[in-house]
This record gives sequence, structure tokens and C-alpha cells, in this order.
Amino acid sequence: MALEVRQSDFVTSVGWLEQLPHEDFPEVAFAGRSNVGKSSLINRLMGRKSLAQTSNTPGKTRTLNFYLINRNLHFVDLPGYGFAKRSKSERNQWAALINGYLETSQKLRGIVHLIDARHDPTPEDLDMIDFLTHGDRRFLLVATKIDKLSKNKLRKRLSDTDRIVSQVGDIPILPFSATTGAGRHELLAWIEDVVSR
Ligand SMILES: Nc1nc2c(ncn2[C@@H]2O[C@H](COP(=O)(O)OP(=O)(O)OP(=O)(O)O)[C@@H](O)[C@H]2O)c(=O)[nH]1
Ligand SMILES: [Mg+2]
Repeated sequence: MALEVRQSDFVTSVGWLEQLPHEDFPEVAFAGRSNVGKSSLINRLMGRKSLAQTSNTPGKTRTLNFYLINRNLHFVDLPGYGFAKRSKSERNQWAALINGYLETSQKLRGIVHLIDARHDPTPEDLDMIDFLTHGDRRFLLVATKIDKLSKNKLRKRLSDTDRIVSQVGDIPILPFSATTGAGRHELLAWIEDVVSR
């Protein structure tokens, strides 16, 4: 069964680990490079146009943003990594925030990691995928923006990506588009499974 999103509300923006919400709801987090489409994917899942703010300019989401789904589940929109136009100290601060959250949250059930379907995963993507494979939380790899590719191109891109990702592990990839909604049902089914266990 797929999760049915009946209600979604913005909860809070977290810039320091001390600010994490205390409510005891299970969490599903969305990670990936800056500009890959995390906030757009979350909007699509929630059926909301712009509850999560999106932008053409990388680095839009700068805090951990919590959304409450059906009053019993948190979606966590993470700031993107790999955005060069930031000072080193700012990047370190973000890495500490994101890694600190991923490593310590007791409520985090699953992590959805996004890559851009049009491009090979970057070394940073592979590091993250490696980290997630070795963790004890469920994770799902999503290739997004597939609406920007023809059917043939997409097939080729997915098999190339499969080959690269297989260096790290045998990891299935879910194709997704925030524009068309392709993959939404499958992703909501995965989330339901992760949360209901
Ligand atoms: N065509 C298409 N464009 C997309 C898709 N997903 C996101 N975009 C566009 O990509 C840009 C970045 O999207 P965001 O959702 O803001 O990306 P993000 O990963 O949240 O970025 P940061 O907050 O900077 O980490 C925006 O211009 C979106 O409209 C998609 O599936 N298809
Ligand atoms: Mg964002």
C-alpha cells in the first residue's frame, strides 16, 4: 500500500541540532546535491505547489526543514551538498549539521537519496550512497528530472548509472519526475513500508 498524503504542514526550520523537534514522529529524510530537486520532490509527494521552497539557484534550502504529514510523520528536507559558492566554514557547518542529524536521529526511519537522472553520480554522491549502504537505516536511490530525457536516453542513462552505482553495492534506482509525477506512487509505497515496520 502507498502512503496517502491527506494533510501536510510546514513545522520548523532547523539550523542547529539543538533545535530538532521533540515530537516522537517517525522521519523520512531527503538528501542529495544542491539543486537536484529535493524540495520539488517533496512538494510533489505532498501534492503542494510550493510549500517547500524551490529555486533555479543552487543552495536554496539552508536548514533542515520539517513537514508534518497526516499529523503522524515528518518529511525532512535537507540542505544540498556540493555547492561550491559557499565559504569553507559554512560548508563544514552544513556537513556537521547534516551528518550529525543522519547519524544521531533516533526517529529517522528512511533516507531518500536523489541523483540527477541526466548525469553520472558524482564522487560525493557515491560517498553518500556508500555511507547509506553501510548504515542501519533503509534508504532508496531516486533518479529525478526524468522528464528532461527521451525514453531511449533515459534507458541508457539508467543502465550507465546502475553500472557506476554497482561499484558501491547492488542498489535499485527509482526513476522520478517532480514535473510529471512519474515514480510518485512507488516512492509513497516505499515510504509506507519504511514507516509501518
Ligand atoms: N524538469 C524538472 N525540473 C525539476 C525537477 N525537480 C526539480 N526541478 C527544478 O530544479 C531546480 C532545483 O529544484 P529544487 O527542488 O529547489 O532543488 P533542491 O535539491 O531542493 O536544491 P537545494 O535546496 O538548493 O539543495 C528548480 O528549478 C526546479 O524547478 C523535475 O523533476 N523536472
Ligand atoms: Mg531545496
